[in-house]
Amino acid sequence: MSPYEDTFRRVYGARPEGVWAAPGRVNLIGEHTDYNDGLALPVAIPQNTLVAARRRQDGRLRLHSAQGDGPVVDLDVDRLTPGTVTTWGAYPAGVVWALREAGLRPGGADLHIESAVPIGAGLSSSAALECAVAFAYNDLYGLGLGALDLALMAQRAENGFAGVPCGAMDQVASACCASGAALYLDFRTGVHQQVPFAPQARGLSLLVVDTRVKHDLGDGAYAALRAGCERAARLLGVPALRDLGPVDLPRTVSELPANLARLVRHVVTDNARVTAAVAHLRAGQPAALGPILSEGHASLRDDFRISCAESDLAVETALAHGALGARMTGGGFGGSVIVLAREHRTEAIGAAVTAAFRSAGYQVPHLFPVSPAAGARRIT
Ligand code: GAF
Repeated sequence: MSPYEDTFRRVYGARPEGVWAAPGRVNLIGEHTDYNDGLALPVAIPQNTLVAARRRQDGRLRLHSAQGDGPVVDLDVDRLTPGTVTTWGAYPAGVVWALREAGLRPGGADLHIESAVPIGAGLSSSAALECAVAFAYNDLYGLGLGALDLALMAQRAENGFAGVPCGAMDQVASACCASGAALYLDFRTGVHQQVPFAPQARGLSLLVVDTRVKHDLGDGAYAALRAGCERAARLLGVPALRDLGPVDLPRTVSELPANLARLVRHVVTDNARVTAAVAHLRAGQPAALGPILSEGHASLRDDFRISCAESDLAVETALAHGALGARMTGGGFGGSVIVLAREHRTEAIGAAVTAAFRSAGYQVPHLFPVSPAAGARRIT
């Protein structure tokens, strides 16, 4: 029996019925585009959140986390209401609430959670947790939902129960990504396609630099950006920023206040960068993503203004030491940077980034290579 199944038995006094896994993600390009009906290109990382689960007949939802290390959280499935759970338990409880809100009949369960996705590192640890729980419930209670529907339940949990107004990218990535591929997402049409991406096979590596600047989507800055984008769309008379292209940018500058025009410029140019990136991957030229990543970083730093000194230093240092491209990934305000590099340069780049952080007096970053990994699934 695996250690997490063992812990389940110690905490709950019985064996789990199964174990489900859902990964974190890095986003190659297309940031803050999801809630603008735009495009994105995430990949799942090999780090997963695991949920060992067993049904209960009495309608109780009991939650235990190896990371939280606190007592078991004990809830009544029929009384789950937004605002009643304010700890990490809001993510798993929110999924069960979202299933009920959708008219399904999820019963009780004992859940034990262990996460290898770094928390607060901008790698979607909360989406991984939500998706693992959604997949577990789907199987245990025979709900019959597909991966995309489960991702949308997970997003509903985060929006409606945990109170974080995120888009759907992280949950869809965690639920739908496939090994050896990036996931092309179009949030208007619902199209999601696997685009082959195997950096190692081309002598490339994708390095994650966790800056260790904790990022938190719930602190209001994310909501303010989202509101700014929605206001810009209203002022320009379009349903969403997705409806604008590069040709519209001169008009946005003359019609919008400067703080909104720069938000629009980021979204419009990042959508175009996703399209270009997908074309390069389909043409079998992953190294050509490099400049696209770096341009995406400049856009987030200068137009969206959500980078931070640590992320900028990681990007600049990586590029100065021969990276093909680098950018902050995820919601911003800290979190992680991704670096695309020739494999033989990776070690030197990593050492240079660590040295630069040390001499700037920053926390030592966590560095690890990732390869595009599988989405959520049952593992036992
Ligand atoms: C966070 C959100 F959760 C996503 O929905 C997305 O908006 C991302 O920031 C930025 O692209 O991860």
